[in-house]
Amino acid sequence: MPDTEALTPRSLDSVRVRSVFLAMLKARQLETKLASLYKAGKIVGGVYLGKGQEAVSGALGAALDPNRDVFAPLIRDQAGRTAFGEPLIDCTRTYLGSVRGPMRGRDGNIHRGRPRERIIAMISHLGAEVSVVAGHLIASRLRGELEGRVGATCVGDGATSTGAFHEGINLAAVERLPLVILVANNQFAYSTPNTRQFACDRLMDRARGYGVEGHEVDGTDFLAAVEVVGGAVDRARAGHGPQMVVANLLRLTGHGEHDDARYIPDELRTGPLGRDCVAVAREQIVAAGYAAAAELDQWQADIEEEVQQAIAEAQRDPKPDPWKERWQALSDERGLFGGRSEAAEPTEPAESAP
Ligand SMILES: Cc1ncc(C[n+]2csc(CCOP(=O)(O)OP(=O)(O)O)c2C)c(N)n1
Ligand SMILES: [Mg+2]
Repeated sequence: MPDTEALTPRSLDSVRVRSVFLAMLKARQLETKLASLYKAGKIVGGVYLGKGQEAVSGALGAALDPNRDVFAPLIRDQAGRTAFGEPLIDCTRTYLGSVRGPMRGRDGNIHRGRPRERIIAMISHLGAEVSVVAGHLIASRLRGELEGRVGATCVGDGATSTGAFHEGINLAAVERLPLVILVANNQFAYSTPNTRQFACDRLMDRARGYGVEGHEVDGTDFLAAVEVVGGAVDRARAGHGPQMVVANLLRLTGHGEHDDARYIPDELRTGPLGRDCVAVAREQIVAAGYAAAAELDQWQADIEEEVQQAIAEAQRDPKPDPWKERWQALSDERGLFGGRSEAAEPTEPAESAP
């Protein structure tokens, strides 16, 4: 069963490298602002961030083709969402409860999606999306539309211990589906460390048990992440069946912003896994000549402006009125709920609702 070595080394495409980093910067800036809004009491419900996981997430979103692939991002995948093409305003509108958001202001944080644009709204962070994407790929096969298409999702280390994960990956392996599962091994499932989650030596050993190709990468090493994740997507597309990528890293924040993560020991934080992939990426990009430092500074300034606008616009938007609007987030009277419509016309149509 091939490990990472099976991926042929290649020189990385400059457009890809730059697009991944751009998405990482956008995600980091957006999430920094969301954390401030949360602390200021401006967000109802929890805020869940992907700080420290942007390299692999962004690498996956950028490796997928938004015109044909299917992506089911989870709570730490703002970078992947952005790289795949989700506009930043989908995030701010969701967290700030705007009726113009993809979930019409009915979901307070992370379950947003754009089904018609193949961004699947998350059911659970704990592995359910593996089965959902596998099912989507089987449906594509039955419709004769699978050729050249890849489906991908991200999970955490903890999710790999759930029944949902097992069933999904096993089905994908048996059906030899073009499914890429990115496991962001941030060493903890909430506060439960890896030592209490699995007994195999390395998490990647699980891939072998399912009969799928596994790849391991240092998730703090930006260029390695772009190469290994991109290579896994290529292999899935080329017919090598499901691919599982285990990215070793640390989340550089709490499980959610309500969590101070004091259970993460200092030696982990100050060790190699505690490196900030955004800082590593910047250094690698400048050193390898993918972009000059001054250009990246300009990107940062532009992004700060873009994020500020996305927040201001979502704050100006109307909030949902349950007495006047349809209650379904992702459907209408012709839609997912089979013709049932119990409420009046919406006063403010959601811009991106299907
Ligand atoms: C079936 C189920 N059990 C528990 C939870 C609560 N929960 C949400 S995320 C999480 C930890 C997930 O850990 P991991 O898969 O490692 O992802 P990470 O949060 O580290 O990214 C838990 C216990 C849940 N949402 N669903
Ligand atoms: Mg985890």
